[in-house]
Amino acid sequence: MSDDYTPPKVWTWEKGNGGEFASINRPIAGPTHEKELPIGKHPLQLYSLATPNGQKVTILLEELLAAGHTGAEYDAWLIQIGDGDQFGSGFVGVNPNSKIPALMDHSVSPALRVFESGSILLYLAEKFGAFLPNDLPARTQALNWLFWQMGSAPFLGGGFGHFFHYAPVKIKYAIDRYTMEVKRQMDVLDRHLADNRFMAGTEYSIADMAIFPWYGRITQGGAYGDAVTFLDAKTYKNVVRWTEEIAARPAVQRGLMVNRSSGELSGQLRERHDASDFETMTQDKLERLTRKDVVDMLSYLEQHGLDEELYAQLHHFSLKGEKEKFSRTRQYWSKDGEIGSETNRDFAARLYCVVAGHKRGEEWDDIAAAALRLYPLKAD
Ligand SMILES: N[C@@H](CCC(=O)N[C@@H](CS)C(=O)NCC(=O)O)C(=O)O
Repeated sequence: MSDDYTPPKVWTWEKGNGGEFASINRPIAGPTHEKELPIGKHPLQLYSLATPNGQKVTILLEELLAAGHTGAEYDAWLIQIGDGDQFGSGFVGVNPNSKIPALMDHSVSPALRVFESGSILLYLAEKFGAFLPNDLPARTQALNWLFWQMGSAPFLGGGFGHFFHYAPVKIKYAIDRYTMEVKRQMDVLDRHLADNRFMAGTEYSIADMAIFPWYGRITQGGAYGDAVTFLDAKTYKNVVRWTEEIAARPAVQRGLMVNRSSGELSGQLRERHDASDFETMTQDKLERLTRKDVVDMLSYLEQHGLDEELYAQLHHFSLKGEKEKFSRTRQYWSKDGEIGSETNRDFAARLYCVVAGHKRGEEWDDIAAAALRLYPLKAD
């Protein structure tokens, strides 16, 4: 890709420009495929992903629940924007703009669609009468900052983040332009927070929840590679102080985990349907084989050896458990989905050494030993 570009008279779409989001960006709206959205048991149905725009909403929902607003119980469904889920017909029906977050409120008739994260925050704050001050001057302060965030963040994400971190070429002009603007925005926040505990003054509000996942995350080093260093973000002391206070809130910590599909497995709650999911359904727990699973697999192996049926069974178990490890092992030892040159028995042995060996620690020693007795090959 060259820096010297003379725009043609009429632009045409060149698919696959090498950029990070080339596969999902397109110059036309509307659905690309038919796909209904799932609907869970709660009145509020959120379709989202844990990007900063998605996190704003899950933070507010968790804060509402923590404050005792039981009507804010929600189902959060994962929309994988990298896979194009936002272009499914059901999602486009909720948000014609094909971007997360999108919300359906089934507690009203007809059910109401709410899209644009700022609109969702305002809708929920008004619906529950929370996190938006009541008196007009303070409410206006909160809304000033909420709308500030909605207008400013595209410069941070789409401008700075894109050209500094994601773009396939580093263009000094673009990086300078957006770095300058983002540093100015950080300074705007820093000066305001020098005299105010929260964005709207003394009251924690939806303005804080909107700004925190974007600008707070920058000071924590959680965005765009080493942007924290490049922007010298720790020098915005008041933003750092405000970020730390908000980050310490348990509801915020929960909100950051919902619909998250990257990073630490224990920090990923890809779908949320109940408050107890934070304890039982995080990805580390879902991907962990239970002791019983392994014992079952071993006894099955002992009885049957490895055949097609067992292979399917293994696959089934692995989906419940060591999904990633299994598929890596499978890719390594199989060709075109078939078990390759290794005998079935060797394949099983190696798989089991990997699975059993992964579960180190006393609790698993006897199982690992049983696996090795049964299939005495050692994993690489
Ligand atoms: N102004 C929108 C922006 C939403 C947005 O940009 N969402 C991104 C993720 S942070 C998205 O869904 N991108 C998918 C796409 O562009 O196809 C809002 O605040 O809700």
